[in-house]
Amino acid sequence: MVVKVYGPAYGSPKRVLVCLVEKDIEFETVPVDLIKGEHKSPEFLELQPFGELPVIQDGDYTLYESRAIIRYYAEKYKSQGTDLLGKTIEERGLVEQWLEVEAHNYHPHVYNLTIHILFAPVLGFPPDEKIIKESEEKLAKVLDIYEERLSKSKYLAGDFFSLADLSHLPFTHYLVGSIKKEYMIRSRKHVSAWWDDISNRPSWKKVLTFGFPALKTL
Ligand SMILES: N[C@@H](CCC(=O)N[C@@H](CS)C(=O)NCC(=O)O)C(=O)O
Repeated sequence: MVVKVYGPAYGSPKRVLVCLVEKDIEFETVPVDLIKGEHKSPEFLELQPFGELPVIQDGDYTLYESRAIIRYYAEKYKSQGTDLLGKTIEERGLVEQWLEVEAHNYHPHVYNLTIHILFAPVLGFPPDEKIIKESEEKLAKVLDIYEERLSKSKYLAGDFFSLADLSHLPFTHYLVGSIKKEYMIRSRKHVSAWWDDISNRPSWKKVLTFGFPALKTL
């Protein structure tokens, strides 16, 4: 059964795509245009009642929330492709801890920068400079904690690449690229080495070659 991934052009769906590539899982994509508001159509709301991307359909199984989807596939195909969950229950605990950190401490600030720097001009609202400044300051503090952590282990959960690292790929790609805040990564030696390592994985390079730009700048 080929997995269907809705909305491949955007950051959160790319979190799912890179996981499927790491796990050697076949998939096809279904375009959903956020700019045209297709994610609020009645048909899409049947699949995802909150009107957000991504959603996957795997046979008659439907799942949304990108981090729930990556956990599902990492567990379902634990011994296929890259093991993304760690070998022991303690490693798994650390993977879960850093996945939560990504979702709750890291992502909200990068997401604000994405919305106010990349999407505001396209969606036609003025970027909120106060939110941009505050998000950058808060993200800097989070990255200082990452710097400390990554001075002790190669990856976030330990010396193995995991879902915790993978989950950072799409929005950090925006941060160093079109958001133009690469200095935030490069000014921290260990974060910078970590970013070079994870963003050069063949899986992520492959996702970037799929050519699903949401906007010209992405
Ligand atoms: N927690 C959700 C958030 C997904 C999310 O923010 N998706 C964005 C695209 S990257 C979206 O659908 N935005 C449209 C909207 O919120 O109206 C997940 O990780 O799946």
